[in-house]
Amino acid sequence: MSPFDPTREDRFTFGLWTVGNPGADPFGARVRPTMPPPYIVQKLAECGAYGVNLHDDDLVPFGASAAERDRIVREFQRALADHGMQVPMATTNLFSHPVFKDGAFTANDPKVRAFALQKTMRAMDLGAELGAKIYVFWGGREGVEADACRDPRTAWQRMRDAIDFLCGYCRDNGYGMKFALEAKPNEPRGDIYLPTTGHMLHFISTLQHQEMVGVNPEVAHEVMAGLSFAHNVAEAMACGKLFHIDLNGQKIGRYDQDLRFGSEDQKGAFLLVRLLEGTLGGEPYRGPLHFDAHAYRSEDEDGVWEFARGCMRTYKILKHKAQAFDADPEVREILAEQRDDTIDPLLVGGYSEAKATALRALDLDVDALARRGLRYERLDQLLVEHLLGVRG
Ligand code: GLT
Ligand code: MN
Ligand code: MN
Repeated sequence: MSPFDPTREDRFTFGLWTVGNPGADPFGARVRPTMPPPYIVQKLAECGAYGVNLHDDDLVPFGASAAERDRIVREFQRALADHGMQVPMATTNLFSHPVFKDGAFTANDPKVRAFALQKTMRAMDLGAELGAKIYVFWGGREGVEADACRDPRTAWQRMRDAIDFLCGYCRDNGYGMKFALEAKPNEPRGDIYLPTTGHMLHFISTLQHQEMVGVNPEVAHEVMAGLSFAHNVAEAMACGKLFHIDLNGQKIGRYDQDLRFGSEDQKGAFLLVRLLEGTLGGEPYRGPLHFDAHAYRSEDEDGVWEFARGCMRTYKILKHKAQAFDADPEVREILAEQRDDTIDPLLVGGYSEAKATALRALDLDVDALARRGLRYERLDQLLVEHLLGVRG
């Protein structure tokens, strides 16, 4: 067994909708047949995944009878037990059905908003039955093309009302779930409300039960907005709000590609894994590592499992490289060069009169500071050499 083969301890998860993606796109039909959810569970377990996540409709087709639902859920639970798989996260499909064409929680028609809450309550019941402790909200249709249809502040308030209500529902039922809000700037809508993780973090601070709400950032979504994914994730971690994460690959300036993790922008992926694993010294992320991606349209079923194994292997390879990079004596030396143990304590923990006095008294050679080279060219080259496998 290779050290990069995934095991349950790695906490890797996939959505039913990810490996189950049949490869349709806006210009072409599906290229792969549908796989039954219990079969997906079995195959993911064989690949070394820890768990599987789902939307309500991924498992129970929209409009199924109560008896049919119960039979499907029972069979799924049997597959989970047989293969030792977990369902750490569940979510609601509030974007596929035509009823959501004007949004779900933000739609102008209150009947649509009421249906969105009904559907989410039912989907939360399902998630709870399967043991999910994280509940994701991706508002894919919560946006506009015809911006004149509502005051954007109204959309914001409706979103807040919906999440406040559902927090209450979750608490009332003792489900013990945490909510993770997922941002995206556009697609399928021209503009989606709350477009980045940073927007979500502020939105959360206005909620009634903000302690139970965090974020689910996705690589592709922040890269589409031209942002540094690692910086967004770092902000969420610093706020104690990284409750879940959607890993994949994306080229800037494209549609939402949801590519195999690490298949694009290996430097960005490296810096992300370094952050999540805390190899530089910070607190690591300990939640599930979810791949929200799918195989190329060129693939048959074998290609899908190759894709799944690739996501997990690349994560582990990058983890190994991040550990080697942060243990590299030359890297450590460059990072240590600018430390100053007498000045640093003056700059943290807020104001005091004593600190102000000490700061005023410091004799700083600004010209020397301005002249000094910081050796970041060397640092970055070391990173590249670690990544390209000629060092460490
Ligand atoms: C959909 C979307 C993803 C979300 C999923 C959860 S569904 O595939 O593109 O980014 O995370 O609703
Ligand atoms: Mn996602
Ligand atoms: Mn995506």
